[in-house]
Amino acid sequence: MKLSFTNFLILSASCIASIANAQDKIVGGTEVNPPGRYEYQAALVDGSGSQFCGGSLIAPGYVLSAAHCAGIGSAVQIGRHDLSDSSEDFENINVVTEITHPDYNDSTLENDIMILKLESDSSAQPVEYDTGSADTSAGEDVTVMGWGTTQSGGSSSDVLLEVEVDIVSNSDCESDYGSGAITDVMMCAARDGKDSCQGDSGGPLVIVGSDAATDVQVGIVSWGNGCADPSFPGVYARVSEFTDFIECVLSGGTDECGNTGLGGGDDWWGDWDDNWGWNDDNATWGDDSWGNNTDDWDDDYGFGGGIIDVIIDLIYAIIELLSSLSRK
Ligand code: 4AZ
Repeated sequence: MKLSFTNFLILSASCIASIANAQDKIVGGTEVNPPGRYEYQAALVDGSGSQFCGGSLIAPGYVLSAAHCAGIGSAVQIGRHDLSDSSEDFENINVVTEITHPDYNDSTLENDIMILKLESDSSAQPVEYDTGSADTSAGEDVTVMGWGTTQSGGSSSDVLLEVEVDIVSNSDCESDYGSGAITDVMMCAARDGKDSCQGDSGGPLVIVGSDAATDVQVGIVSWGNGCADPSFPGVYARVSEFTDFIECVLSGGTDECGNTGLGGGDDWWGDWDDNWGWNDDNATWGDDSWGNNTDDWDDDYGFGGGIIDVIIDLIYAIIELLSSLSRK
């Protein structure tokens, strides 16, 4: 076939377009269809409403997420699909308390699990969490979803994406990451060109059933070396290892189950302040500490709205800023 110059241009343009499209899907994401299929999916949002992590509704008043997502957010949004569409019908529910696993280790990311206690119940269908009966052997198909980046260091997605990956055995995963890196409380999953990525953290890895009520959550997006790197699977917290922690929290426990905090820099110095009873009184997770002077810890001391209050808020804001920078 003789290729005319015009045909050549059209062909080249469509070729470039399909390469760009393939890169768009470097972690293999496809848009969740129909929107709302995974109605338990939660967006963790910060004080300005920006999504920074995922989560999953596991009971009407509780969202499961990753411990490394603690200390940033103030609310969860359930029922979202397109984050750029402010006219979406969704629930925005404040977080009362974040409960991180008592043995969470922020350098090894062991026990990277957190439960958010919500101010009010969600009406969405919670997802079943695996207590040990799900088949998580190597090669099983599992699906992960989120609004995270579509490639390592790339930009995040406005619409909820999902991707199917295969469970990788802990021993194979450990030979990729090195001895000791992958413990029993973790699990791995990978597939060519497909993975979870930054911003998906805290979101669910599920065995897909026929609907939201029959899906089973087996993992929580936790960490990885890059995204969709063929040498490094995605690493997830293994949900079935945390039945005791989850049940402790779902039966109403807080301090007796794990470390409690309210986010927004609280974790910078642990919760010694909570033990003094100053920071665990309000339902707001850190977004007041930027100086709204509503139910801040300083107000609890009765300083009121005077100059001392402003100075204390300023110091508090600087500490939070340093703390959030140090987490980056
Ligand atoms: C992250 O930074 C992250 N490829 C999450 C998941 C993975 C890598 C990084 C897995 O939140």
